[in-house]
Amino acid sequence: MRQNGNAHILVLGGDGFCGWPTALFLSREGYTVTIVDNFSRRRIDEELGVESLTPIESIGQRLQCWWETTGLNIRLHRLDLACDYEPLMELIAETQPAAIVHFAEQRAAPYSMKSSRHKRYTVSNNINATNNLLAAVVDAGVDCHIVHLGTMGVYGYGSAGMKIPEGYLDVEIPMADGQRVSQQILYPTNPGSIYHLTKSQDQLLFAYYNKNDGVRITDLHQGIVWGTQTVETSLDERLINRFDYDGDYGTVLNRFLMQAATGHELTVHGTGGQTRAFIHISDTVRCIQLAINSPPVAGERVRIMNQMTETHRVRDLAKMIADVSGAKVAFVDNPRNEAAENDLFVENASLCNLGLKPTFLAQGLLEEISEVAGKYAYRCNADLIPCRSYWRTHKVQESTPDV
Ligand code: NAD
Ligand code: USQ
Repeated sequence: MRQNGNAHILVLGGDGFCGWPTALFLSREGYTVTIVDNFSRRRIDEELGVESLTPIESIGQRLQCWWETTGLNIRLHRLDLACDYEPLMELIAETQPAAIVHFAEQRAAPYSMKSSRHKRYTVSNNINATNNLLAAVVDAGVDCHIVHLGTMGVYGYGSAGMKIPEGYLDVEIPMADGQRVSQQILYPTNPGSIYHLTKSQDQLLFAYYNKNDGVRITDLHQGIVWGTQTVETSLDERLINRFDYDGDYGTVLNRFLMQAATGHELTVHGTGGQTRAFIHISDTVRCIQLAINSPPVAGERVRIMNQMTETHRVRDLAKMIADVSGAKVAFVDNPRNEAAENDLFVENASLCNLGLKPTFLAQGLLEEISEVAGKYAYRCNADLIPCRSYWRTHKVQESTPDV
């Protein structure tokens, strides 16, 4: 064990794409780790009739393999954060964690827009999960640090060339006496889906519990995560991370990598003029550790850090991957209601100042195509590749102009 031997970390959503490699990384770094998950993500795979491109093991097999490979034990609690309040509160009181990493939300924008049922599920799951966690920390009387995975999407992807700050915006407010005062406010949210809307609401919950109860919180506004494996998930095939490629859960860069590996056209939505922020999965897990090791002090407001390392325009990504793989690019109708073209400039000094050494796209790109997407290309069901979740009905599209 390394230096973190006694610190207990709860990883909520620790069976998921970001949570699993984070749990392994923290375990190897010497923390005592408990995964909390209700396995809703695995049930959603069944609902959608899809499987991870990589063959992921059951959580029992994963944890057994981790023990056999490293001699390290990760504990597991099956619990629904949105419903099982008392068990959650008791778990926090019993384990007295130094930090709780909160990944446990429904995270796919297209899934959240599929139907009214999916909208309602996403709102009720995500907001209740976050509120229950905050209330339980207060109830349990434990002064722990909550590290939440938020999203760059709450900012609305930039405006007019300005650099998006880390959570707070400096404004000047006119007073009744004609003077002007400077103040920092939460950057106004502009969510682009019901999923992103829940992350905007999370921010208000954090601000309130921080103000009222002094809960110490770091909210990491993360960009789109790409890649699959980390050092730890590569130790044994039974530890492999999930790789979502379908039209609901697959994110753009991993989808393009998979499409290149399977001989599918790269599905660029609209003109591909959308610019987004990205981060590699290895940097995600490292950022979580950096955040855990640098907790806010008592009385500090919610700390917000932009967890991204680079920005790319979707059509440039497609061209880059087409150039190295020979794949064809297809410009398809955009199923989403989003700006066709946007610039994006993001401040990300906080995590870099804490020690993040970014993994840039060019470094890992070819290995990713050949080693992961290529190896498991035979598991891909091409029928599941198109995005079939539409943001607006035909009727609304006719009557509401784009803004
Ligand atoms: P994921 O769906 O793979 O993992 C989420 C995990 O949380 C799953 O294992 C799921 O079963 C669990 N979960 C969901 N609701 C729960 C509940 N009510 N109780 C207990 N467990 C529950 O998602 P991910 O890609 O690992 O994302 C993790 C977090 O990071 C999300 O909050 C997401 O918004 C954020 N994020 C992800 C990305 C990305 O590109 N994947 C980018 C930015 C932010
Ligand atoms: N896109 C394509 N082709 C595709 C898939 C997507 O052109 O085949 C486009 C989309 O229209 C969109 C962009 O690529 O303009 C990004 O889409 P995405 O599915 O990769 O990302 P998004 O829906 O924003 O959501 C993902 C994660 C979410 C996280 C978010 C970070 O699923 O959990 O919060 O990235 S961010 O985008 O920075 O808000």
